[in-house]
Amino acid sequence: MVHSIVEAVMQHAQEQPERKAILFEDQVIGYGQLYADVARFARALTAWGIQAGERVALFLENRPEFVVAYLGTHLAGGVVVLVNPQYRQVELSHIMNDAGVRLCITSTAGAAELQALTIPTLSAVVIVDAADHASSGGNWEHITFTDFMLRAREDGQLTMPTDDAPALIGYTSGTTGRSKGALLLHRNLVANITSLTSAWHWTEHDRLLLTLPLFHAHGLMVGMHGTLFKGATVVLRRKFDAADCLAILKSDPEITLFFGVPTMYARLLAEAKKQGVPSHLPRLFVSGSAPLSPQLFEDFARTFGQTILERYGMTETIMNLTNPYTGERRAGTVGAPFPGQEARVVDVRTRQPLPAGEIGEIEIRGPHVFAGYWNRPDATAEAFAPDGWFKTGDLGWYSDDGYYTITGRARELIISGGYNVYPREVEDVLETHPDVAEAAVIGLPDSEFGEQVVAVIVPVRDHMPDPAELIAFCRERLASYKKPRQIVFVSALPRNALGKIQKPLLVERLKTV
Ligand code: MLC
Ligand code: AMP
Repeated sequence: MVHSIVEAVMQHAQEQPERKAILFEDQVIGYGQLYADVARFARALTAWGIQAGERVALFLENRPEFVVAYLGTHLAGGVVVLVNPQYRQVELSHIMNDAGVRLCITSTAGAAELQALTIPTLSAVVIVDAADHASSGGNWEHITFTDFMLRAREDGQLTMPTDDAPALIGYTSGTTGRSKGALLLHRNLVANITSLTSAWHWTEHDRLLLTLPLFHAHGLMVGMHGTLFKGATVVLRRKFDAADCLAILKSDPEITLFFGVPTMYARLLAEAKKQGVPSHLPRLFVSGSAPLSPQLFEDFARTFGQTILERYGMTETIMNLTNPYTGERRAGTVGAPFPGQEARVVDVRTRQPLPAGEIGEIEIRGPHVFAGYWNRPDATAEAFAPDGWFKTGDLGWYSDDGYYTITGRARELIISGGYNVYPREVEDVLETHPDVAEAAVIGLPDSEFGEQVVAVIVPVRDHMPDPAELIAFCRERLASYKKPRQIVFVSALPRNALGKIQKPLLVERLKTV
């Protein structure tokens, strides 16, 4: 039994060094080479001076260096902080400072974005796509990835992570405007991927086409972990493109797995209707991160001749519920708990478990559930029931035969194309605009992204701001997908007796417009 993903990679490297691990553009990286690179990165990080438990941020797009730095940080005893490369200064400043990041691996563009920030803990930025040598980055040292790797000392000792060592921090759920870091231990990662690979019959012979970003749970902790844990192969792409995916499926009959968010399936379907379905298809298509509509499930089945397996997860717990691999994959449901995990539905007021058929909040228990929120004992205490169940914040019910259906969310969260948008974060930015008196951000249904971000604005006095300018204002300060798609001006926001903005009322009014 292995205790970490990096230990699994070391074992595969020892047993079958030539076995293909990662196929990326023209690179073919075998397990032997992957582990050698990981060990070199770990030795370089140790020589640089990382201490056990210190944070290393990956502010990086999909590429092999991501995987090398991820596993290498684990092997050096560090904790990985996952950062979406689309983040701009508001999000970046919060995450880097909240996590107390010491070293950040990024691109030239990422290094430039960091430059304007004050991050007292940050000492070095390692740049993967810079050709020239180290330079002074002003507040911290800039090192190229190649130069960083050269710092490795051949005699540097390496110790595999233990079960209880912290592995990574993923930022999520910011109802108060600031996202919280969910801290996962190595044992959480191993427990989840053990259950998942067994449920989906994942073996070393599988080949996954992975176009999801690696900085989120879906791409990293499902796609990449599953591959590396089993000693399988991943065809890693920089990003998703429907035509590119179909072309790869057509040219590579060895691909057996594809994972995506519903927006990706909608685009794949539209593209297949134009250019036809490949004659070889993966044995398993999985959808998650956002609700897959029964309509899309059925259209896909009709066109591709395969039923998508829908599952449900979140950063704090990785994967929780899954439709069966064999047996009925029921449209509109997310199936039952993975092996070794538990789920229940509780009344949101009394917190008492509810019987089949009744809607309440879904709670989860098992060895995969995270250790707590980084530096937020208050939020951690609030997230767990006294008997140890984790409160997901998602609403749903289960059928008599055990299939769960997600019906909504107890917390304010918009999911657009599988990316989370916390209304408060966008509202905070909008309210710094001189022409905005008040802002309420809501999600409205969207045929492509599931939900779209809409901002309802009360302008300052009678001065009407330019909607395009407000959208550009958000885009400059936040990741682009968080910007409102529509701006609606009102003279006042509807409030209840306690003064709280009645967002459900706004949603109802605007849905019909
Ligand atoms: C991109 N854009 C979006 C968007 N993605 N707008 C709203 N919602 C989205 N999801 C906008 C950009 O802001 C940009 O606008 C324009 O589209 C082009 O950007 P792009 O990056 O080229 O877009 P594209 O590649 O087409 O992205 C679509 C996508 C992507 C579906 C491939 O959103 C994606 O990878 N989503 C997956 C997210 C994910 O992995 N989630 C898992 C979280 S883990 P402009 O104006 O700048 O041009 C989790 C747990 C679990 O939830 O259960 O899995
Ligand atoms: P994150 O905080 O990024 O990990 O997002 C997790 C959230 O995504 C969950 O709390 C759910 O609200 C949502 N989610 C994940 N999978 C599904 C699914 N299959 N159906 C509906 N919602 C989902």
